[in-house]
Amino acid sequence: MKNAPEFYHVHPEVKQAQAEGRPVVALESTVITHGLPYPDNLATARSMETAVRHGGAVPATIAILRGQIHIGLTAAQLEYLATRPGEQVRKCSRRDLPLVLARGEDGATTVAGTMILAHHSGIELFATGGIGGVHRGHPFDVSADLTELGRTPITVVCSGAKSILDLALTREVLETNGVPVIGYGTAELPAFFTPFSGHAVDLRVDTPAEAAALIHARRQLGLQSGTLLVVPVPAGEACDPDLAENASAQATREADEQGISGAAATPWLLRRVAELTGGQSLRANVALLHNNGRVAAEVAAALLAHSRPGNGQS
Ligand code: PSU
Ligand code: MN
Repeated sequence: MKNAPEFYHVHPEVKQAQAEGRPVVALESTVITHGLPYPDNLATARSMETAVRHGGAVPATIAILRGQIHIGLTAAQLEYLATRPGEQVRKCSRRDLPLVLARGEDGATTVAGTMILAHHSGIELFATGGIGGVHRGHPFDVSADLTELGRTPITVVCSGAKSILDLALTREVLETNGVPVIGYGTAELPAFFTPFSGHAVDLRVDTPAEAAALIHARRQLGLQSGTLLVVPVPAGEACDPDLAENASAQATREADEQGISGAAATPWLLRRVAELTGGQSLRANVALLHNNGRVAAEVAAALLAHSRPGNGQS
């Protein structure tokens, strides 16, 4: 642990894995509190941890409980978080972290928030479903996830972003921020529910070792920026592309009509898209979360073949 431990609680299993040099994968908590409906959120959070274990790593779900940062949750803590009404848990991006700590509140970490806390804890790999991006029709609503990817050396394994976002602009901002988009078994940026978006990745890799080599190269360069490893939803679990697109378009239109903006925009859109697509989207969402957990674990394991640079920074 590099930073002040005052607010930090590292789960004993995570601590032990780190002490023994075994791989650890970080998982976010906003997907639990604001991304999926109960009870699917709890079932998915649990089974994603299992998927990470099957991939050969220890899962560390990250959240803030009563102003304390938890790196790895107990079963009871996970259940507490999943059953709290979303309004009672602050969605924590970089901006929000000091607020919940100072007030002793509960906070669920977004991709940006999770990256920061994972980095403080010496965890390199982080698996989730989708990142935030540039909202459709709102080119100035740019998720802090994209900024964080440009400034924190964490590898985020995800399935791209939902088409509630403007994927072309999201791609541009990632480039500006110096974030390489690496396709895992694909040459195309996935669009979350579906494997294809029409946007190319910067490089395709096909094995955990190839992905680990990229992380190693970034460390060697001393770059303090992140990497996006994008993994398409497993074949057979994808959503119908028209269904996903129509739902995204309708949800975006409705959000505009109702004036939904700021941090509330993404959770609102996620819930509306889930309603409009029904069970199909939920099935795809759960399948890709599992798969990304497994891939992140395999990459974390492959990364052990590379030694860390002497400064202990990455
Ligand atoms: N996209 C999803 N599911 C999610 C999120 C995004 O498909 O749960 C969550 C993630 O935590 C992500 C956050 O970091 O939403 C982005 O919110 P914003 O656009 O307000 O930065
Ligand atoms: Mn936003």
